[in-house]
Amino acid sequence: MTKKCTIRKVLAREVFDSRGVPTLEVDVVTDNGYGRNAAPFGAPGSRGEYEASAYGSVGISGAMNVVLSEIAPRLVGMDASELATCDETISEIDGTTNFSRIGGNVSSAVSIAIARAAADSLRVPLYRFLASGMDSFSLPFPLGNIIGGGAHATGPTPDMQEHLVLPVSAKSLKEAVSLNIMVHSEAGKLLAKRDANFCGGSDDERSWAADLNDREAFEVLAEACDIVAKETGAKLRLGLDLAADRIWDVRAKQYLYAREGKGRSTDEQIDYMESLVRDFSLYYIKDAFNSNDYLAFAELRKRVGRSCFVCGDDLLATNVKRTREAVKQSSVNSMIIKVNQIGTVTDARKTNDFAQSQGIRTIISHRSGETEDDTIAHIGVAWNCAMIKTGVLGGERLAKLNELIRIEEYLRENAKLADISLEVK
Ligand code: 2PG
Ligand code: MG
Repeated sequence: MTKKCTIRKVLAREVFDSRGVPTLEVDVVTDNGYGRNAAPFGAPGSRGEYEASAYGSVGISGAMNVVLSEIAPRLVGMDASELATCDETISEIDGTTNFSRIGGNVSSAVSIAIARAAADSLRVPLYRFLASGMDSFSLPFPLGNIIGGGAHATGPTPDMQEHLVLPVSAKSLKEAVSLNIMVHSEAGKLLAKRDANFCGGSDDERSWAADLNDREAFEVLAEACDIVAKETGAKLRLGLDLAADRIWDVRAKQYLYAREGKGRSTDEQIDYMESLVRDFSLYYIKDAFNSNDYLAFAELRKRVGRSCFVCGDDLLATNVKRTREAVKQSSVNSMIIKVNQIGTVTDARKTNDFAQSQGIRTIISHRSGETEDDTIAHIGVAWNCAMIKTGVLGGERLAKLNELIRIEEYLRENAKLADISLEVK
């Protein structure tokens, strides 16, 4: 055992996330350092049916007690650098198969705090510790959330949750981040011009919350991209996170678009998604169908997957079994990784590695309710993720992007942006 990493203390407290909701923060103290993590939280209506419950049956009120009275006594004396063993212990304490007792936020906050404590104790950057021996790194492309709706916004906003931008021509992480910021700013100006009532309102992730339907949102986004492209010469592509579970009416078997006053059957939804990919030249489309419909994803992938990222999030919930099923059915060519969906760093890593071994690109992601923690920046680098989905503005989103800028500076020519090319039809 590397004595430096011996866990001496595990502390827990309640802090607040970016929505002002109480969340759990955990500190792990070793002989030689410490690590901290505060758990992020998905919005009701955007959290996946198959992800670990955030606080399980203990609830947020019981979370601190679980850490202090059950987890801490078992972890004290263990080696933080043996993360897989620590994570197994956390699973054992939970005693269920999906953290339904202590919750994925409790387990992931502890697991990440252990990883951070190990890196700190060994005096290595977190991405190096998480990469375990890997020597060449790529930086994940930042997906920018520009116009919000769905479960992340209130008032008359688009049905779709996120209208996104991807600065595909960027040569550096910093350039990519600044292009996304420019598009965000231009979109804000366009919204103010077209609607005298637009007061600069934004959603949970600091994307604009405006009185638009989905098509109008894409039009504004495309225009903002054109302005930035003209000014900079950059190439920008559009993306979409539909978060379709929220609009899926299981009884009517229809996707309900409230703003259009229209329902779409699964077949119509597939056609609609295909038409959006064509009309707006989408490069990324996530959760276009409800999280039980592997087949609809597969059909969309068949139609557009050679020129567009067809991405699963709620469909897969960072769960290796569900990912295996998606591979079997050829449902996606890309997927989201969120540690608190599955509960531990070790399990998220397994899913990430399995997906990549099957040719599925992985995208590390924030949650809509975030904290200032920057772990996902390090995971994106360590696990070879193609993209990072973490919004454009807001301190809790920029915490991740700014950390990536620092990593890019530190790695210099040893780090390139990830390759996000797709086979063109
Ligand atoms: C998503 C995330 C982040 P939430 O759906 O991808 O945008 O939102 O955390 O609310 O699930
Ligand atoms: Mg979601």
